[in-house]
Amino acid sequence: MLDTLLINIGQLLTMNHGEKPLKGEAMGRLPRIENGAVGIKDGRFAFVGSMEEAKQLKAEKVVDCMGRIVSPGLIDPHTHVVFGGSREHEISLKLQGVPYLEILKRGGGIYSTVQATKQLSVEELKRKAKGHLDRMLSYGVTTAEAKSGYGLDRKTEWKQLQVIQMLQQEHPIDLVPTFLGAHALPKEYEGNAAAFLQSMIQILPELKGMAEFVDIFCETGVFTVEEARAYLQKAKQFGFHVKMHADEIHSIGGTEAAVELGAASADHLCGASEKGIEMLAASDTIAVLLPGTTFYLNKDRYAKARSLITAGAAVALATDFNPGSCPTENIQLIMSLALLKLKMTPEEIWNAVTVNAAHAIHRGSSAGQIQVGRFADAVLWDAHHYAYIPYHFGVNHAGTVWKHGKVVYQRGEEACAFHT
Ligand code: IZC
Ligand code: ZN
Repeated sequence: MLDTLLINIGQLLTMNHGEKPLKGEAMGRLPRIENGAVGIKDGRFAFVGSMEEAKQLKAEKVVDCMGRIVSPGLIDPHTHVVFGGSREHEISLKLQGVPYLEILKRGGGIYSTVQATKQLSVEELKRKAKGHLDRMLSYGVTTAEAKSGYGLDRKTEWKQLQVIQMLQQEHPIDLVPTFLGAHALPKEYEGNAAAFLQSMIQILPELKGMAEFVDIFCETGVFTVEEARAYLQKAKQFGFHVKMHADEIHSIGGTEAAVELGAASADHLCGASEKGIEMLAASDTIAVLLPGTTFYLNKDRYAKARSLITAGAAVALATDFNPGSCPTENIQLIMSLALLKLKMTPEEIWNAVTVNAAHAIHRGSSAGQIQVGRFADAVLWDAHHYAYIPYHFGVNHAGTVWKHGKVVYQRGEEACAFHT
């Protein structure tokens, strides 16, 4: 007897691609079952197949999906979800055309969020992050990366990682913690980035078990490629996996450095060079693209998703949810921007928010696919066709979200815009 059986699934996106990231052309394939069914038992998928095969199955609860689509729970592999305050007070500067990095230089931006984060207790910070995670969950995200980086000192970075650790226990979204102590250079270290990075390296041994990845904001006026390389090499020596904010605003060779370091992912990549793209294609590093940030920064230069895919790289998508350059938890909006601005196909987009996103945070063998034996993380969508989600933009199409077999989000009937 199954716990739950989903029947009459119009398109069941199993995403059963095997255990490896999808590179290049392989991203165009979307493994699915038309008119499918899914059985759940003890929190895991226990049956995945056609309606024909599901005929004899019995379950405590049967959900008639009425021809709608079911996908794996989505994965958001780049978020800054734990922070104090917000930055709407910087909107007027933004409208005057003051660039993101200039606001930072003037002591705003990340510094403003660092101040606000320092002022909150663990409990307050946790309550706020929970609100953001609840919203992410409502958009269909069941696994997400979460970065620190709004402390820039031992105490506050630790506080953020503590919040992530507590939410790992308490929140339905599986969180993958990343230490981003190297997010900006504190004013008191001006002209002495090496000393600041050394202070972050000194706390790394204490962070074992608290963070899986170490990340750095490698950007003009923040940390140089040389600094990033030396810092991440140290992080690797301490046994961490690494990631890099690379070539977001300026083309400075971050992509090449990330690949050389064997980073799990190189993120942003708007200014990735041709050589960087070739290197990514020949590597296991996932290209995590964040078109919501390019949009919100009002920039024209989006990451070259088509060149990356043609070259043979593995592309993933993420929100980059943060209070400055991308204040939205809505991964479905990111899927629409990927369609419109990155010219990715719907098939590539679905692979980029499931299988490849899982690989970007080393969850490729546990999340991102509907497969017997895996945890039952799934979404029932208010749509008949998978292309409908990126197409109908800016709103939420998630109907029901299951995490480990339990319903963790259900859209209210009054909000249902689904018509057969
Ligand atoms: O708070 O501005 N780009 N880090 C690098 C961010 C954006 C987050 C922020
Ligand atoms: Zn980021």
